[in-house]
Amino acid sequence: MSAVAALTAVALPALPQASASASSAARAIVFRVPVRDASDPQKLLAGGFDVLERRQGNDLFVLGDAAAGARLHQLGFTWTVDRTLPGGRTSAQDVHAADVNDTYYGGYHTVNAHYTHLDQTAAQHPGLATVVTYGQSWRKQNGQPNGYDLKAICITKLTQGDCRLDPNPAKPRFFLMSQIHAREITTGEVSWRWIDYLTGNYGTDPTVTALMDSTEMWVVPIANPDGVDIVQQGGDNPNLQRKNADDTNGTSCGWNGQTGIDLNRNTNSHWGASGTSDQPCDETYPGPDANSETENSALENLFRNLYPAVRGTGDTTPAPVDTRGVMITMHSDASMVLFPWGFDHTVHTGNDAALRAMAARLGSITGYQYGQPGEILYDAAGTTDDWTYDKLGLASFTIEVGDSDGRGCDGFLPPYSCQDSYFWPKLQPALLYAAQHAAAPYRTASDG
Ligand code: 0X9
Ligand code: ZN
Repeated sequence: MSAVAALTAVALPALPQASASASSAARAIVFRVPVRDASDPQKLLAGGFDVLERRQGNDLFVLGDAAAGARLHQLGFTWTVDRTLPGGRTSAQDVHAADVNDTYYGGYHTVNAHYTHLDQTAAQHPGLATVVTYGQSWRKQNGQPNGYDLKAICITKLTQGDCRLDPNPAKPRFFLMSQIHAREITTGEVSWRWIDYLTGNYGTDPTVTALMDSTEMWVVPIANPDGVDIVQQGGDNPNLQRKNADDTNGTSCGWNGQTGIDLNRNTNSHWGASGTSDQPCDETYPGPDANSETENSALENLFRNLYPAVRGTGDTTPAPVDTRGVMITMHSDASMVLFPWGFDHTVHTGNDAALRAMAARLGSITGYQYGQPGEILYDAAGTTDDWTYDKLGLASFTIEVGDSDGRGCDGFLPPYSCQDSYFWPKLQPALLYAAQHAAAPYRTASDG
């Protein structure tokens, strides 16, 4: 058993108030403590230290005051200060709540911050939001450190039957997801603001209120949490990880962004047909098989629980004109609105006119180009939006969030200030438009 696994076997909540904790007036410190052998976690607990649930690699986190730091040294532990907390915040529960402020690279939210944000949103707005755990990341499923649950939030004015895993709900559904490519860090921040916009304006803004009364808004802010964990480990120099953390197919790719499977090539819609590489260390490696990755199989399972499969087979069979539901997967940073088919731009879907009209509208709102991927970017098969359209008939789009106005906000890693000053104001009306058309996207796409 690893040292960290040994810790998980200990009943943390039953801990008595740790003698090493700060008094309520003192400044609390989170110490980052490297674990050297399997008995260390037990030693910390036996010593009365306030060991937090959080862990990174073989590092544990201990909450205490300056005296606790001295006692750690006396027991032979080394540590660095992870962060200090305002006076009075002295329990592990408080620290967990504070994780909503866990950031890197000038303000970008970590995976834990995003997940705490979801939980806090649901706790603060119990009538408007509910959190769903829909699976586990590759690392978590494989018992590795720094693995995560896969989480979604459903936002609506909750009435009986809303937000259930039922493909035939009373309200139509708009689905927004981000950071399936981990390093495209703007996209998670847009999702964060979309969640706050909806829950914060219900009852005061008539547009938001009407939308929430009539529609379910689902958000997966971090579709690839293991990948984002690798990104955020870089701190002020985020690692440019695109793929997930599954290293079973390319064990010697190195850690610098090249390990893993491209989740936006891994679905079983025309898997491997175009825009992929069979080299495991390449950024577009689609995996050993279609849908081999748990992040995708869990997400597909969620989609199947939220939307009925209304489209027949074949590349040109249309989904019925009364199909409900819209989904947007956000990427960056090409400044484009894309729609199926991604696998081959010479093939148009049976819903091409409606998808194209809606993409045109999203394009005019954002100032982005629009088209099938291969018409303006490149063909790519096995993507999320091709899958949701292919298997379910869902009106599906990729928005490549980018700086089309020369505001110094381009690239995968724009300054954090771009989020509020530029990206959110630009994307908010586009997301609103898409959500407002969830009831009948193929009927209403051209009505403006
Ligand atoms: O290559 C990709 O996966 C996307 N570009 S990115 O720079 N964000 O990696 C574009 C995918 C285009 N294809 C579809 N959306 N179908
Ligand atoms: Zn991307």
